[in-house]
Amino acid sequence: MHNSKPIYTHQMVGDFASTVSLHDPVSMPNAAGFLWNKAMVLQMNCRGYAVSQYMNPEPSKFSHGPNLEQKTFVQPEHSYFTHHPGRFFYIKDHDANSIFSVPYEPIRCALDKFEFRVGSSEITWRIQHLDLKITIAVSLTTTDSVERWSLQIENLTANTRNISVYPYFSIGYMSWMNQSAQFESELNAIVADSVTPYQKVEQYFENKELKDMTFFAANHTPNAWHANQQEFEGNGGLHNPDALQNADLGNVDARFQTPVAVMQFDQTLRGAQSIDYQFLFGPAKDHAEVAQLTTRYLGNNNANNEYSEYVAQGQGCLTLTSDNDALDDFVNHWLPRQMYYHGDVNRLSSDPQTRNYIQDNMGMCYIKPNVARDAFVLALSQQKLDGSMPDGILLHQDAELKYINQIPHSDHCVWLPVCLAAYLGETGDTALMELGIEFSDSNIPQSFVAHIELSLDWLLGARDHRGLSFIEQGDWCDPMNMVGHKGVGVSAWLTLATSYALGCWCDLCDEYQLAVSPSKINHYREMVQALNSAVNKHLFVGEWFARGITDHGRVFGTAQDNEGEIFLNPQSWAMLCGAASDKQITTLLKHITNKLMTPNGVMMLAPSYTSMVEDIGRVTQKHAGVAENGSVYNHAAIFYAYSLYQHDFSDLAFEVIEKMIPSLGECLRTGQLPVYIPNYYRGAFHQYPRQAGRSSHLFNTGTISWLYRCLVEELCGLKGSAKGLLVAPKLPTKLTTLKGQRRYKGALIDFVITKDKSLSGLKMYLENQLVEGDCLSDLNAGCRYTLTINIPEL
Ligand code: CEZ
Repeated sequence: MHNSKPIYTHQMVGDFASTVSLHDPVSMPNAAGFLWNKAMVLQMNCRGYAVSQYMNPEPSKFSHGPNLEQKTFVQPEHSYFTHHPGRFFYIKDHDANSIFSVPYEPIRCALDKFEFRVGSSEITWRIQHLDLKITIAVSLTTTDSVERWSLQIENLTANTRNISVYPYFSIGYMSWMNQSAQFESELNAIVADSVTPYQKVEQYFENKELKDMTFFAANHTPNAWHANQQEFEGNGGLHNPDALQNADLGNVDARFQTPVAVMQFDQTLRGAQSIDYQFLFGPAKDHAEVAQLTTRYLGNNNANNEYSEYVAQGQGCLTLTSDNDALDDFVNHWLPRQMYYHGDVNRLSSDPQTRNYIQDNMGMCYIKPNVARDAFVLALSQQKLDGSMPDGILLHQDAELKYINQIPHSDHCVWLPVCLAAYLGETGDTALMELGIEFSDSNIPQSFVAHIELSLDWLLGARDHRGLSFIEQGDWCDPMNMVGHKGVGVSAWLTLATSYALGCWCDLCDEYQLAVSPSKINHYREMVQALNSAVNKHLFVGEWFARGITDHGRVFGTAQDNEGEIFLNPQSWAMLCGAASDKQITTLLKHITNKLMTPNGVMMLAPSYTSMVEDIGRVTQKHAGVAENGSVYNHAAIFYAYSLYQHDFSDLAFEVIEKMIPSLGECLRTGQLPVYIPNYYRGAFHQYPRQAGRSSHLFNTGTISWLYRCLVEELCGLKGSAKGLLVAPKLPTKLTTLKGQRRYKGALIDFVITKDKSLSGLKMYLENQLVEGDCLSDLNAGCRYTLTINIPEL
């Protein structure tokens, strides 16, 4: 077996980075890390399988599976299989007459030592086998869609070793019209060429600029090469390819055959000698681009620093120093990294869903507020004059609304009023409110404020005779598509979210004295009451809030339902918008704890549906416990945590957050490393306990920005406001003290929060001076402060 070390460990790398290592490729086969830049995303699993997409200008692949693949958005629970695209190295030890492969696939032989190490800007493997020390590393560049690989092999013995090294990089099935590959000696690269298949004449011209080539270049000249996947494998299979049985690969091209990139490097290593290889792998439009990229990156030892500096830009505004290293490591390194990824590449989509785009950019308020500002303005510039917001935001002129963005959803106007507080709190940039912005259907600009009012008025207009919000073919829950597809069905969640959005906006207008008529604010405040009353009248059933009413008038998400009897979101948002009274909160918290809370976190509904419910829709067809059908859907869970903090249920909120953050102890259950928050963990805890808690391994999730907001503004209680930095920590009982640093408007605050039994209220000292009240209003950019916060022990 591989080794007796703990399954995984983590190491600090300087102040702002750490690495997490897995010491066994078998116990967590899907464990992976990801790297990105604005042009591409690479998810590498510990065994060498790769999921890689790049913008061409739409999301595309340059390394494919062995047959035609459906183009779709990035899916959760990605499954790997023998011929799944991968990045492998076969090593033939001629003296020992044996062949093995690293990092593990496809030969899967038990290696003497194995370490899969995920870092912020690099993923590496450190392997030992047959007294060879093998180090593999992959990283990206700051702008180009190309993978930079290095391989080092060191002879750990004093004897001379004769080995052959065969990098095997999957290219896969490229096109049903034309695909081929061969070695180009002037580029020292295997170049696979193809034609993106099409049938309409106009597509010929549209496709002319596409990168239809995939290349694999090296810094050493290979002794031989092989570009024909099937002939390389032959009868032996990937576990024991025919081509490796020969002295050399035979320089075999592919002619309308599935390509692969395999090179052969015969190497004699004297005792203790080592050899370094570098490889580039990626798409290209033509040979000139391949030459350009190989010149730019092969042998460029500065590329690593450039890329790590790029990723390091994603530092958040909070660092924690608690007695929980794993929590600190995640909050200080991996969480802001994942948040930066969302705001930097918008989930590698040219038409991100509007709700995702706005929430992901709420996260950028804590990293690069200007990016958030530009995103909010772009989103409003695609609003219609009637106030409606599109289902997706087009990020370039040729972009089109695709997949789910072609389905009308009713909630997109909610998110800016709800997320704006984070931006204004972090920047105080009220000038934005006066910025003139055009519309998608009018080039007469109106102010940011006016755009927000139009979106709120649109929400208020999209309600039925009971004052409840129409759900159309879905609200926050994308696949809840048949509740209101006849134009009658309503959503409890959206009605409550509309109420919360109105409340947030009114509070912002008051707090920042925005140029809004008092009568408008009064009207919105009245609508908040009206919406909350309407939900309580028609949708508080039994002891919790129902999920909605169908086109045929059936109230669902109640104790009358055998499946989907309680949904989490209506409860959370009823607490957020004030629709839930303290008495109601007591009962719904009881039911959430009893019916939805599990050791793996809080499920978004229960029991999961096990068959189609035609007046609810597609969500009920998803497998029980998967995604929206009753998983621990972290986006819904973080809404719950945030709502709990608004009512000072700090212990419950921290429990939800702790269960969300992947941890050391739970890795065998989740199957993932603590380097990102997945969009869900399997739910249906009482129906399918064996699979419960497994990670979806999908790192695209709206959870991140809300989790960060909870940690900064609630747990640490260091919230930006019009008056300055409001201080109101909400530590859970289990934390007696919490230290850290908070960056705020250019000031750096070293804070210590300590509980004090003798106190009945907050007491704080800035530079050892007692501060009256709970707000720090004279913090100067560029200055560093020491803040001592004493809070009552509740
Ligand atoms: O997409 C997410 C959306 O990106 O689903 C969330 C929604 O709030 C996010 O904006 C909840 O529905 O279409 C489907 O069935 C998919 O399940 C999508 O709904 C889902 C993708 O899996 C990404 O997670």
